[in-house]
Amino acid sequence: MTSKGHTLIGAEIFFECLRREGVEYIFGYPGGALLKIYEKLYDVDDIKHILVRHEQGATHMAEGYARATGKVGVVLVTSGPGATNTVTGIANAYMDSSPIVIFTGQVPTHLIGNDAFQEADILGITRPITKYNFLVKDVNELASTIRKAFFLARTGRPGPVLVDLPKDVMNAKCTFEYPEKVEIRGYKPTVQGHTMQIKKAAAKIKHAKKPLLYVGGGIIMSEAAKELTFFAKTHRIPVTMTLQGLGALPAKDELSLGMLGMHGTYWANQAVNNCDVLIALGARFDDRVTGKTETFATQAYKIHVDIDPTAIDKNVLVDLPIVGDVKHILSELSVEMTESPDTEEWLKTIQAWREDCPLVYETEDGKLRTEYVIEQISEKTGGEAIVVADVGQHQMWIAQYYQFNNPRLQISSAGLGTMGFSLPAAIGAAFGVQDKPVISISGDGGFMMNIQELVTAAYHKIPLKIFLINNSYLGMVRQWQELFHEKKYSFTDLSENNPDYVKVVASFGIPAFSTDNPNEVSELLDKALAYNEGPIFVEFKVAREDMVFPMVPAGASISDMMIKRLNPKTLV
Ligand SMILES: Cc1ncc(C[n+]2csc(CCOP(=O)(O)OP(=O)(O)O)c2C)c(N)n1
Repeated sequence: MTSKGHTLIGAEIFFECLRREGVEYIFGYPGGALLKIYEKLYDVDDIKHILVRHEQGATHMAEGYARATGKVGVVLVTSGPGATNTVTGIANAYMDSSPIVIFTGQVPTHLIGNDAFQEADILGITRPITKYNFLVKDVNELASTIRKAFFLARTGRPGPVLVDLPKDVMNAKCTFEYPEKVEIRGYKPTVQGHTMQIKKAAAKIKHAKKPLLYVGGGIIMSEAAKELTFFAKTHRIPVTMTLQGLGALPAKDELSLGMLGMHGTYWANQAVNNCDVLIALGARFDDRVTGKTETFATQAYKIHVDIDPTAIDKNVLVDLPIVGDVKHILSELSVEMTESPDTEEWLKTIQAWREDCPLVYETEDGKLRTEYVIEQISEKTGGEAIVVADVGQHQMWIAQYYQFNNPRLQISSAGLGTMGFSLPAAIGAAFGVQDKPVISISGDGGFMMNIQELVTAAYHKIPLKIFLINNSYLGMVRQWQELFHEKKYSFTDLSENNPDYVKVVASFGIPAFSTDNPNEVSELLDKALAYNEGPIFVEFKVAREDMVFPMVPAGASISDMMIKRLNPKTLV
């Protein structure tokens, strides 16, 4: 029944289009506006539908799947509350430029705008947080709209695209035809960079004494890690990465400076402060990276490569913009780089900073520390696991202590900072990637926010390692309260009202363990990593009041970095 030219109803066309797009999984939840689609889905077996327990979970799963695989993640939810429950996940995908397509059911076309039962203006609601959104009013436009949605989601700067599907359109009939080509007026992302600009960049870099590559998620999305590694190593230019860029260059590489910015390494931030040519690749000068923009890399000639022209000069004015695909531009730049800068002195200076102020944490008092747990996970997985963080202190410690060896391994909510992201996103990643361990790490605050998705992991027997870092505090907020709000721990202490997590998780049928003893960590991790019959859970009860350092206070210059708690050292 599938070939072009057949008469099909909207709900059948929906699945035909998804097949053409190579969709493997739909993360969804049914409802009245989707009854026809779910009726048809009953007999579909080549596209797997994963029933979530909350629509927010579906969006995070689709995003986790997209980020781990590089493919487009798909969400299917009903109208009204089903649609509004996706909003946080959509905003998250938008901020982190993740390609997902969200299909929302809608009330019949004649009721739109009438405050009908379970109606929400999801187009209006999501306009600022989608790359594009569509309402399909006519079944004749269904196939071409879905084609456009996938095209928009995955090309240019990727992002979420929403398609609203009124109930009557799903029942209406038309001749099915899937357009081979997509033309969207006014939409033509620039892939190739301007040749003269690339030549100019090469000339600047060749003559630099202290060049620095500042790399963001764009490198991962455009699959340009190989080109980056080649470029950095050939010319011996150090690389610092944003949270989203981690893994673009293996953490253990001598040229890797780790993460920069608010909780970045001392030496990466010193390199930013002192470099003479800064080459930003697929990074957007986020305020967590720059701190006070007026004092960011003031000594540097700034080159910015980005596929999105609106990202250029948005936060920091640059000297040389190059709009285009970073993979392509790096290859071109490599051709133009006929000689290398002499960076040996520069690398020695950075090494001295590294030795001056290494990443350290307390080990003497016998208490369990998140940093230690992360270090152990990193060693045991050889920096090759997919690690999906939640949001908070543990997220920053993962960025500092997990040695990401490859792209698409670090997955977390960077732009929006969404608590509750980790568990569902890790489930999505695990559906997409079966040949690597997938590890979800959450704080005790964030874990509660999408805990219902434990059912999804347990039902599908996903071999997910779920680690809870329990400090009985909303740790990151407590840290700010300690430093900047007179130690008024207003509503961040969870010790009186946290549940017994082992009992809660075990009730979902998931093996669950807990420890506060550093000597038990290794064995528990081995057990979790070896277990492949389904999800497994370990709670690590850690020291309650630790803080993430280094830290650049919000809005301060990165030269005002705090290195320690009791002795905030201001470095100028
Ligand atoms: C949905 C949502 N609500 C509130 C916040 C604000 N927030 C940022 S970090 C944080 C604390 C996180 O605590 P926890 O999950 O226990 O992790 P920890 O910082 O202790 O590692 C909060 C409340 C947020 N980022 N997301």
